[in-house]
Amino acid sequence: MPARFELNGVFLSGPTYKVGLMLALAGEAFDYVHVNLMAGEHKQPPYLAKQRYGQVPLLVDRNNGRHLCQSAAILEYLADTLGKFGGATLDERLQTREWLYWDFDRLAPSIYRSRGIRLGFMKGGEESLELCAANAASAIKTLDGHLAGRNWIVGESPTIADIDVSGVLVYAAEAAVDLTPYANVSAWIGRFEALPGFKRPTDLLPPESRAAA
Ligand SMILES: N[C@@H](CCC(=O)N[C@@H](CS)C(=O)NCC(=O)O)C(=O)O
Repeated sequence: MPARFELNGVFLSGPTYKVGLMLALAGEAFDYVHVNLMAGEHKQPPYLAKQRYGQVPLLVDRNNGRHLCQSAAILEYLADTLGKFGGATLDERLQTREWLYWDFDRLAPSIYRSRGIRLGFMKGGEESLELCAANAASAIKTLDGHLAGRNWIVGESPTIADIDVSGVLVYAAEAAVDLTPYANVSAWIGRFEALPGFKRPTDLLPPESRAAA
């Protein structure tokens, strides 16, 4: 029987991973469909009809036919619809949303870019890598300060803020960013990775789709 959710994505894609991670932590099985970016499948009309931005991920909720785009918006949708990881109060939900915006503004660009350049699927030289390293360090310092005396980014239990931010930091090593100087961040990652259902990118998406990525 098909799962409720169908995740369309690419093995190496951080935003695809984030959505899969949310589903795994929420205990929701999902079907995975590889989108052939190399062949430009994401820019063809049949895919664009489902994902207006021509990007991965795309999540289909088969319970209601919704086609959902933008990983942070998808996390919010899943938190709402599954009643998990959304924050306990309105204030927590607002703070959670703040961190999602912060992530895509301050943290994710430098980690993704540095990783992309190092893995060879983005262009950029030494200057770009230096800028990424400085921006990443500044963002991680902010996070480390915020996590002092806290177990989770918002409230008393994990939320989509933790999923979103850790879903980027999981690529820190590939981006040549060393997290060990950030004690609060390192401890929080340890707590996060101990959550039931947690999987690293290499364990989450079907390995056979890696060759195609
Ligand atoms: N803000 C988007 C970013 C998605 C994104 O950058 N996807 C990349 C793969 S990681 C993609 O589809 N690239 C192909 C393209 O933009 O043409 C999200 O969070 O979902």
